[in-house]
Amino acid sequence: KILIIGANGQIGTELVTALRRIHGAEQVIASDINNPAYAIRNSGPFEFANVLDKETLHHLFQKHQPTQVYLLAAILSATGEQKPKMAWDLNMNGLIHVLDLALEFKTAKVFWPSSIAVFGPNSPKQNTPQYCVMDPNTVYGFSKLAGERWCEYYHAKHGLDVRSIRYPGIISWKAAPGGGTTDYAIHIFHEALKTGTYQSFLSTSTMLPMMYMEDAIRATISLMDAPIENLTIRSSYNLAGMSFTPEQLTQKIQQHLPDFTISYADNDPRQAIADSWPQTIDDSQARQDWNWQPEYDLERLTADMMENLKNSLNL
Ligand code: VAH
Repeated sequence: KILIIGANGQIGTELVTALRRIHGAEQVIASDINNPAYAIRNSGPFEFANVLDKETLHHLFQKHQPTQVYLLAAILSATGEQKPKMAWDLNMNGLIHVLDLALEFKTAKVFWPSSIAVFGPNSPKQNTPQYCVMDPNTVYGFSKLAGERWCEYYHAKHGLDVRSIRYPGIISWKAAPGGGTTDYAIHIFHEALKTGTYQSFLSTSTMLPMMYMEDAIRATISLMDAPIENLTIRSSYNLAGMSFTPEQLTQKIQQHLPDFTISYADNDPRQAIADSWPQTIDDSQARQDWNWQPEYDLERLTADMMENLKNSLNL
């Protein structure tokens, strides 16, 4: 059985769908603190769980004896700056509960997402390497950095097979994103189709590492399926599909909607978060260890987003 904690999130809903397609719906238990998201409703077993309630989690591990656990519950960067203590508590203690329960119930593999948010203002901005100065200045960022240290520790001290990816911004259309800084690149598509214009909270030249959801899901499953002897990173693998700015994204959208216009808000708090992050990522270790290779560039991402959103918004 595979247990997915935080199944209702932007990544969770799509991981549930992908893993159910591979393993069969009954083998994949979705869990979250709220009712099942529309994208996974009635598509297989669901359990309520609050990642901070170790008792409930213990019961889920006892009942389902999962061989794999994916912990996707987290508070992201922008929301984390509004609720710093809650973000630290959920992101940190949620992970430690799951690492402990995975040991107790001998879970074969655990997946936990990190983020390029673990890098900070003094990290190299271009081609940011797997190892370098990391001084994240968001609670989300340093909770993910600390989480990476815990994952590496549980692997080294207890032999737990926990695997992790430093996701860049992830673009998708199925589930609404929640509280991220990179989410402008999702909102822009909705607004382009609904109103023909979008006010970006990031400035025109803000370049960020990004990835299409299809690539992110494929990378996650590819890492989890990789032979254990191939893995050289037990903190978290750098990963990225592409990098772009709001200006570059706008130009691609205008190839589909010539009349689309963008405007820019200034002094949004998310600008400082974006400015603290890398612009491009070196993910050569993932390419070397488990044959990572992106399949979506900005051209293909834009076409796929436009096509799918138009249908799902009935436009
Ligand atoms: C966020 N989407 O914006 C997340 C991600 C690298 C960005 O961690 O917080």
